[in-house]
Amino acid sequence: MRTGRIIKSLSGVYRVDSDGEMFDTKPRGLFRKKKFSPIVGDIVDFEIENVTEGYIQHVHERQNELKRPPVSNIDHLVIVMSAVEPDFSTQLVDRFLVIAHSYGLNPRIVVTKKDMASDSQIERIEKDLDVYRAIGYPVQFVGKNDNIETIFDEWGSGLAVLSGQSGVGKSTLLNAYRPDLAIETNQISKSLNRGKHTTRHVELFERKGGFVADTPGFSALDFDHIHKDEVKDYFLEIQEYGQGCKFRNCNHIKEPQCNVKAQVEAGNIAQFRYDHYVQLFEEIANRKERY
Ligand SMILES: Nc1nc2c(ncn2[C@@H]2O[C@H](COP(=O)(O)OP(=O)(O)OP(=O)(O)O)[C@@H](O)[C@H]2O)c(=O)[nH]1
Ligand SMILES: [Zn+2]
Repeated sequence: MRTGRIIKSLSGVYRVDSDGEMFDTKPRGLFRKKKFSPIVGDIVDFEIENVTEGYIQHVHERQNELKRPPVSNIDHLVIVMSAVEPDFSTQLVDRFLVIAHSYGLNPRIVVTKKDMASDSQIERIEKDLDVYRAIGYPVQFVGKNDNIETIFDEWGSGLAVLSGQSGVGKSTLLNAYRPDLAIETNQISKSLNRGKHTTRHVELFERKGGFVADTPGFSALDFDHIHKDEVKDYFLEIQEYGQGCKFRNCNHIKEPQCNVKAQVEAGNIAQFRYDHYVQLFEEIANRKERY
């Protein structure tokens, strides 16, 4: 029996990387009976059938898991945002952070296209990024001419998954790091070729110390699995200052003696972070439950 990691899945065949050796594996029949499917990212034990094929016997327990697209055991969720085209948005960063924390993922922020931004745009973005640095998120701000190797190496070992809107430069980052992959970038021809609803599959690529993957489709931010009372826990500094509120279940909206509101006043919590929290809280509180 060998152990490896599923790096790709295509029509019921799972490619497993086991110490750099590749095997095309199929799950044993017992998985089908249990309605359980292995997904990309899974660590599996498999029986070798011949030099390149095998049968999956066991899937190790997942540390975490994204449903759309399905990928498991993510060590770093890399939130990719561009400085311009599309414009940097703290609102979007905050929404990605909430999603990351709701799945128990460890997020970091990479801002691209620094070379395309003006000095005043860079200055404004840096000011916002300082807010995230102060909360404790690792932040990188990069452009076309920066050394991509070092950007990837700073992420540490394990599986790093790229997420972010279309056009922010995820494929460009991957290509700069692994030119051999030649992943299509977001040129006009690509949007013509690829319908909006075409599904792309996640694939793990080797990088120094681990793997990296793009997440097609993850740009659609879905909060359905989050209850309104959880939202405050996913804004880390709000969660922390919330310990000082008079009411233990304070949602920091209209409650009296709220330490979070006091800290916003005092400038210890960024106004935009609080505003985004309230916005998301109300959005989720007002959504119509579908079940
Ligand atoms: N000047 C400059 N252009 C960049 C940079 N990063 C990406 N681009 C350009 O921005 C466009 C979009 O980049 P992609 O890498 O395709 O973006 P993506 O995030 O992979 O987009 P999707 O595949 O649609 O999710 C391409 O034309 C890139 O050449 C950068 O740092 N500097
Ligand atoms: Zn409060």
